[in-house]
Amino acid sequence: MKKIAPLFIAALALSFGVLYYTALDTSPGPPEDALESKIVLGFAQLGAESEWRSASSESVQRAARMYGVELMFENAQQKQENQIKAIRSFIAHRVDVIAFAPVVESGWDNVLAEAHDAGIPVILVDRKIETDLEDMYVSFLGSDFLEEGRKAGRWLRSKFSDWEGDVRIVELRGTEGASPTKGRDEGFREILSDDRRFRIVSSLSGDFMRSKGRETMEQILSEYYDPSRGRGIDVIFAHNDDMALGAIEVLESHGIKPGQDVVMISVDAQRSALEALKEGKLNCVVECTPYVGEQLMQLVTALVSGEEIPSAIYSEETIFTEDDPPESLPEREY
Ligand code: GYE
Repeated sequence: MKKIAPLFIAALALSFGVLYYTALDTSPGPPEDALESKIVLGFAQLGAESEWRSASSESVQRAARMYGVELMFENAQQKQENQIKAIRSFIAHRVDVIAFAPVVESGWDNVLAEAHDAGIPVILVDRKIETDLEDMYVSFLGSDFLEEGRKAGRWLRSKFSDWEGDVRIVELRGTEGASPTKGRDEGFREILSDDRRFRIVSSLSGDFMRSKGRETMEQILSEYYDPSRGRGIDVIFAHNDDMALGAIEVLESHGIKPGQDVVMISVDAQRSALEALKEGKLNCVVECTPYVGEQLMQLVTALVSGEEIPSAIYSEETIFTEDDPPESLPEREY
């Protein structure tokens, strides 16, 4: 497959600007020419830390089959060095396009410069990076994490609109240095910052994992939950469902009722979280979709055919709350 000059692609991508979700999603199936010659896509997945991540991997693998794209798929076990190794192997194989979900934001400059020098376009999927270099990737495809944090914050403000005392919040953070952690944290704080009742009393990472969510919650409870001394937790804001579900287990094992004694907010909206919302154990779930596989294949085939692609595509997402009638909640595949 002929390579396209990366600068040209970057210029086209930039001039096209930022689009939202549905822009590339209007055609119901793969374009015919995608099936004629095999495009090779190298995809460096960051790991398998959560149910969201498994759904994301499945979405990419399924879409590659559907679009007749040859997929080289590597799972980096949440280690940046493994992702870098995978990207280098894609460069050595001279794949047509590289896509990856960067586990953290920084530290990609060298390997991206290598892809750039080899003339292989790079698409960021799911998470963002920080770089001082220009034109190191052609497009970002994923969610608006800042907005997700804001949605959580806005819902919380409305929930506590008539409350007079302090609102003591515990934040269960995702992986440190990862763009969803930063965005969700920043957006949440931004919305609450001008109301002094809201106090984040503890903010610790559970690495987006259910097991670490449990551990972190135990630790936080031992420090902060002592109702007999008038000290407690009013709200838990978990950066993903897996950590929230881990926290729910811990709260229940201590005789604390999640959703009643403590207001619970989470992000992702996987099936088990929507179930917990129906059962009253979660109060608000901010949606974050892992299903961008088809859009990725559309971007990849467009790129290889020399078409313009947007420099960023954000998924359209909503929130689900305790006020939604249970029957209105969506059926989830994952
Ligand atoms: O929210 C979490 C996963 O990067 C958006 O990573 C993704 C996050 C998602 O482990 O469940």
